[in-house]
Amino acid sequence: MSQADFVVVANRLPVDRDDDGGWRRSPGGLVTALEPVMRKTEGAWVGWPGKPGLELEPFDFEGTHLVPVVLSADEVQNYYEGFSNDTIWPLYHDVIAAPRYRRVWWDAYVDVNRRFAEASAAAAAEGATVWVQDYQLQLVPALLRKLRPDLTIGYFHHIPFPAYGLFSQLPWRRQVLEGLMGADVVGFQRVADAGNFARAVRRLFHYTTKASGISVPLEDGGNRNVLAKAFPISIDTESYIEMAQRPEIQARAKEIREGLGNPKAVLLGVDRLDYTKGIRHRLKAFGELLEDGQLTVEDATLVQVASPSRERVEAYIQLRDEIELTVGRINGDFDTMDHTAIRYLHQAFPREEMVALYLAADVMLVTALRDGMNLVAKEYVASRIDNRGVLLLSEFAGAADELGSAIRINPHDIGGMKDAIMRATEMPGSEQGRRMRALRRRVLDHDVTDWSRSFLDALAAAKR
Ligand code: GDG
Repeated sequence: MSQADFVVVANRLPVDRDDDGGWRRSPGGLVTALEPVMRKTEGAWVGWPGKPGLELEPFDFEGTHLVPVVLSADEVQNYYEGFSNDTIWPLYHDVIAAPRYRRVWWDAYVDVNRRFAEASAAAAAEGATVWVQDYQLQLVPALLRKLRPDLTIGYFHHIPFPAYGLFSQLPWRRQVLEGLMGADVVGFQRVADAGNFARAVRRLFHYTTKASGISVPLEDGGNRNVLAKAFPISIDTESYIEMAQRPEIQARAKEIREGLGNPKAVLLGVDRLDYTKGIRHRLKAFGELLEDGQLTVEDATLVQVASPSRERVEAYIQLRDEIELTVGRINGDFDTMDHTAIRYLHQAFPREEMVALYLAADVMLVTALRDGMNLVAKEYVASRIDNRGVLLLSEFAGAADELGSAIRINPHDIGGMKDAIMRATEMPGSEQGRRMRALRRRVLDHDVTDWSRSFLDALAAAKR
């Protein structure tokens, strides 16, 4: 079997299966992020093909060698829906929902991480660079280093890393840290995440940390240096600008506003239907503004895209019920024959339609209670080639560290959020332009290619 000098390891392969059994590149952010890197190297990608029990031989797709890792239906339930999405996800997002600590889930997580490490070890050439992605695979770096000490290993953590007071709940906290410290470079979204990680390492292992370096003792008495640092992820800015310039997408944006009855302001939320995104808080604030009479449905319509997510995990089933009950109540109370309060869409749309929505929206609401980065905020900014529109951005999203010219909100403060929405809907064009230009400068100067380049440069430096 051929071996590659550059290997990406992620929970999912970068492809989706067509109805006719062929493969199509998946639309996800990570795939777009790594596309330029994969194009330049003859790389391999290790991941799950997305269907339980699907056994496949490795195959080539658009110049990348794809190495499928088989997961049984039980493993999908225990490793993915269980430990990844019902233990780590809520714990790392500050226990917004209660994490469940189940030993059978942990056992499956260990088994599956070992299988990913073995597949990666087999796919990597002598001295290769391996880049492991995200919280489903936190044990892979150390497992892989044990199998292949010749490799240079990077890990990027897409979600927050919590404060020690919360992280310490995890019954397997030492094993998880040991897993991550197997990497040469551990990347985080925010400086605060890297700090939380280093603090957990100091508390549980008493290793010394200096600047961003962690000194990990080796069996032979020497030390290995692990770099733990922030590398804020971004988007493929160019492609959003290109879409926003297309006449048919601009026409579609107009059509969307007309379809809503041309309210004075269109407010927009775009999220996976997830309890971390603060959708309920947003609905509460908007509902109260209608109730108080500060807004009417002629003044403002909220478009909420809540794309289906993790539909078999109990917390998500409940959340969906709560949101849909709330939307139904608000619309029932305030809709007229010509206007709706909330246009709620539990659907996924093509990227072009998302850009049309961004162009149609006067106010973008990003109200996450905790979010690693939040790419929607950056996509909105990149799409506003007209330098108009207002971004309301939660301070609990990683994007808040970079996007200082947004209107910052604390989503737990409903009163404050209501004031911010009113301020945004009334903001003069001149102020919108000033803020949006500053936001766009930041996003245009730091796109996703910069992100992957800076991470891989740090990894190359670690190799030397
Ligand atoms: C994780 C971290 C971090 C959403 N609905 C549709 C659609 N989307 C796209 C958005 C955006 C992406 O999905 C969502 O990215 P986010 O960053 O907002 O959030 P997560 O999915 O939670 O991502 C997050 C990210 O990883 C990257 O590191 O920023 O903090 O939680 O691109 O546009 N896209 C389309 N149709 C939809 O209906 N086409």
